[in-house]
Amino acid sequence: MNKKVIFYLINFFVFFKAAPVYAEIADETGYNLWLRYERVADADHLATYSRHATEIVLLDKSPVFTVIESELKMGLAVLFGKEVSVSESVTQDGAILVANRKQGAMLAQHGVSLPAKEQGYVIQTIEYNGRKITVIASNTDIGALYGTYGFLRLLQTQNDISKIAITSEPKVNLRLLNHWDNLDGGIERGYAGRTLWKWKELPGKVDDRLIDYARYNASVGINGAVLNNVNDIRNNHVILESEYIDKIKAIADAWRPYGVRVYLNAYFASPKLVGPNKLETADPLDPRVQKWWKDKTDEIYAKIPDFGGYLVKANSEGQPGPQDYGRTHADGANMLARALGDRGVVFWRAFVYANLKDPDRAKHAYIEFKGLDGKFLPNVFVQSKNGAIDFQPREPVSPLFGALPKTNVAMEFQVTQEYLGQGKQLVYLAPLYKEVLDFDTYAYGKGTTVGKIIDGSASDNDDIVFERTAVAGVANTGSDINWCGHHFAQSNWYAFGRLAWDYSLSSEELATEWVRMTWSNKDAVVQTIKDMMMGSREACVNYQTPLGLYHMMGRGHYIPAPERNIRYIKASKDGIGVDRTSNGTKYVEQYFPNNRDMFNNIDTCPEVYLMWYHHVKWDHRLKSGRTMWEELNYKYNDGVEYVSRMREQWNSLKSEIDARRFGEVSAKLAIQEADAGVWRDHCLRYFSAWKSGDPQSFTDK
Ligand code: BDP
Repeated sequence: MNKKVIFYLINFFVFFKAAPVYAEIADETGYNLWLRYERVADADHLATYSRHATEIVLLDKSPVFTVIESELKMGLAVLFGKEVSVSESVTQDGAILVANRKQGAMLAQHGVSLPAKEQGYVIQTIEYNGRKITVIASNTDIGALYGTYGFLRLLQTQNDISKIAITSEPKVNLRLLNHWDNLDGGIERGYAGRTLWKWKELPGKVDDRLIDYARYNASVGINGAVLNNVNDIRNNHVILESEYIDKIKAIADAWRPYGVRVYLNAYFASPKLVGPNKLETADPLDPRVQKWWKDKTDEIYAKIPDFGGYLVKANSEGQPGPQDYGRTHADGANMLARALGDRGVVFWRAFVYANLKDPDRAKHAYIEFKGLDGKFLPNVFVQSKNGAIDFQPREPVSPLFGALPKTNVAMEFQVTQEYLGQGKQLVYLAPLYKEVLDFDTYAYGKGTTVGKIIDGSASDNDDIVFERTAVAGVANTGSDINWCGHHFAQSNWYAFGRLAWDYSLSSEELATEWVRMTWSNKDAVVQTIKDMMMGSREACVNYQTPLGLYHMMGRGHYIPAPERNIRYIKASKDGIGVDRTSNGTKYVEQYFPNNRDMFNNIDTCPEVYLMWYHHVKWDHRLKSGRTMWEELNYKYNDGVEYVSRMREQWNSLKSEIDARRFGEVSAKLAIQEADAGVWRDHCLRYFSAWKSGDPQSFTDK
């Protein structure tokens, strides 16, 4: 955010908002996301906060410290309704002192120990030259910035700040957004407008929103972004043209003070398409190709010294890749990894499901990658989607997690709601992320959760270290004024970032934080909104694809079309679901024995995955006592009723929320309720036709 904007905001909030508000709540666009810094309404809180945040003292200078200063100044001014001054040194109780490792010795004397990880931070109340102050400190400047946001979050969520002792460290080192932004400005699976990268204006002008984007990411700990869509096959190579590298440099320069590094999708056939030294091949074992990538990569680093590296989608959905030349994924990834050297990393996507004889698509990634374990260079990640098929409302965790002990495995989540209601529906995704991260793979015995695979802590391989850990989320941002299309989609960006930092946080804690910062600090409002959010993902599963169903969406992945996806459903007169047991496709055998056996047996298979693993008879009895058919009806109805309830809950908040955002959410909830009903009716009619033995009788009306 530039100085002018900060000045304006401070004035706006201090002088305008400080006036007593008798009239309606002022409208908001949602632009400020969770950094609204709303004035503390409770008088007691305000008094205590003001006493414990009296002045700002920064013990170093750098571009990052400049951001820290402006964030603290703005945040405190707006929260308190008055400016807090910046001092050279501590002059009073209540000072906020920000420091990095240069002050390590001084901090140690005052009982502050810096966390081991570079980006970690401490926030601590200490006695300092006879004053009681709060220290925000880290080894690095970026860590101090993360600590600053952590401190401001305490105020925003009305925590006690009179005696703080917090140490926070990231569990995962690389926390990235993957943008599916096309060079023509469109966003694949984007539901919030067009791309934020204004290629035509760059490098001459860097849009303010680009800087705000980095600021919001930093506030939740996201430290990298892949700029371009893995699927922009028409234009992906163009981004490697020298002209674009200058534009990307401008972005990287703007993001550096926020600790957000730039990464690019590397289109595998680029050497054949990008001048001036085009080749007739992209064979990774051809020395000319290797040199091409090395030269290109050097060109990038000459301009962007902290360039993060490449994300690659190769030999996937028709895209070129090393297999076109009879080479393996490892050959392709390692060629790029060598070009990067120790400067950057390769994220090689595991989203492959072609060229195999096995008809079960869910098995393909494992089959292709399992045999390559140990063949990837240390700066390569295999990046797997959380599930084996695609980003479904619910699907079992991909068996690749835990199956590649000698490989760095990165998690790829979707933040954008491709299959979960897109820009129209309120679906809070933290419970989905948590379900995946908490899943026990049994890879190294009981307790080997996906989280521990991703953060490297479960591994007995010394090469898998914190520096080589990563989580990616396919972004949901765009040019809409509220960034995410749906106001509640903001919570998914927020929760993704916070969980990438520390997946032990609970969905509920994160919802509480987000609601307090985004909507209101009134307990009753917080409770109501949190209630709406917490069950929203389960509701979406229920009204779309309950009990292990998946991929029943039509083109565009929003409307129901089970009739076009019968291969994923396998409905018949006797039952419904795919037999992936050891008598069926044998997909279960890709899991470690405990999970294999659990999924393989219809009595122990969790019912939420039932039809994923089993062809279930219509009259099969479930734990509820209902038959399969009855349970399906029950779940579909339950899902729709949840949405009706959310509408009522939201309506009850009318007087508590600004009219603009209230109305925008209301309108979307109405769509969600109607569309959930469409899903229920369509799917139940379709299944009923199968059950009656006459699928032809189904009509799409
Ligand atoms: C599919 C999406 C498609 C992506 C693809 C991928 O529908 O838009 O390009 O995944 O992840 O789910 O590459």
